[in-house]
Amino acid sequence: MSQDAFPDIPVIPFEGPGSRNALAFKHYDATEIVEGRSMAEHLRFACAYWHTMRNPLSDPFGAGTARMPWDDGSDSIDNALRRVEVFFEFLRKIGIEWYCFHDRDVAPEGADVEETNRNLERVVESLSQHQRDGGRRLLWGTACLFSHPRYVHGAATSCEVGVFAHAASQVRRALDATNTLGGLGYVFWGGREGYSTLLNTDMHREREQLAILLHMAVDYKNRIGFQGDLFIEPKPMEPTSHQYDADAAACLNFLREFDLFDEFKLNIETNHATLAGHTMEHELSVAAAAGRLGSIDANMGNPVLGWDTDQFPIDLALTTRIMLQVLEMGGFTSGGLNFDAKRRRESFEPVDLFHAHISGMDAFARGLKSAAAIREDGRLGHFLHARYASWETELGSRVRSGRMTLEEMEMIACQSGEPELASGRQEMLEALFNEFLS
Ligand code: XUL
Ligand code: CO
Repeated sequence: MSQDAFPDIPVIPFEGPGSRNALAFKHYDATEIVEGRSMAEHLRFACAYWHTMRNPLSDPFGAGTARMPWDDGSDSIDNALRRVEVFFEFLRKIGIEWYCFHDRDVAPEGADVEETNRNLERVVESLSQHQRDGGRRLLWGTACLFSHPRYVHGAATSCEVGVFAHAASQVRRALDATNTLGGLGYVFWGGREGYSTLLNTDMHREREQLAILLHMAVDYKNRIGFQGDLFIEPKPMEPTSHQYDADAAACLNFLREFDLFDEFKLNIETNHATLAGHTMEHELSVAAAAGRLGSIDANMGNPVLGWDTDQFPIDLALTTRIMLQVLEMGGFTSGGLNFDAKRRRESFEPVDLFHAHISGMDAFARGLKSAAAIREDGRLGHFLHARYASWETELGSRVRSGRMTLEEMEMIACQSGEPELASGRQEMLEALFNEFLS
């Protein structure tokens, strides 16, 4: 079908802040230059196939509500191919260049591994054709190693080695698909790589198994010549009560422990950060400080709900903080802002897909402009720099050289007496930050 899954919806225009048209951008102007690059380049928005095309908007208490008139609800290849057409119509009209998918989002499972692989190849051909025709690109691909019942005890971390074989086969084929489609990255989110109770879990063994799968993926990536980056996406819980990739620090430790550090970057998701009891900027900072910040799953949670609600990001302070970090690291290389976000169950009409993405894109456009303004203003950067000025003195650089001893430091403490300290000025800085949220 159909150039017209969304027949009444035009290509979404930029109309500026004065517009009252709900189907227009008020702040996201793809071509506007900020810090020398276009907004589209800075923000690198991607659309998540799983939420946009496959999420029925069910919740633990009720069935799906999403109206998808193009979808006949079957597991046929025809239905899968129809979805691809609708998805690319959506990307064109919303003005998003990039997308992300799981193998099972785009193509149905077959009766056996061979048939499943053929199904994926068939849909990947169509994705490839649509990418070429529509000038769209793949940000990252991934394998769904969590929804099939065989993964009930984990995928790589399963107690059953035959399950590991299925997981590895899926990773192989999803890497092939990502490579064929020219993806910039490949994500590992270990949906079932954790445990519900330690009474039945050999954690030592399971973490080793996970590392073995990741090493196999690195080896395969090199053999097929995949040029993209491999990412791990931290999350502390859901679906298991404890996930091995709980947060950025746990992932970095895992990568170091199993000699994978140079091969992986992190894909940080806002709602996962908050579930881990961290702020998004904490997780981004941990990843960036290790030089391992790769990509971002852009969403947010609901402060009064304790689960992964995957809402579209609308908090301007949040988007500003995120874009400050992205600008500080010099922009994305292989990553982007993937809307791993879904509409509320009550927002079930197709047009709500547009409202949701417009809202997230405008919020990030404002975040980008505010972050650039904060950097141009320079007061925040200057304060931070000045706060550590003593470390730039001769003594500071001798200590930083790492060659001084405890005894030498004690002599200096005796000679210099009590150091003078300055205020941290948190409230002043918070007010300064808020000046830029207009
Ligand atoms: C789950 C989640 C996933 C990953 C990709 O919470 O975020 O959709 O982004 O598997
Ligand atoms: Co995600």
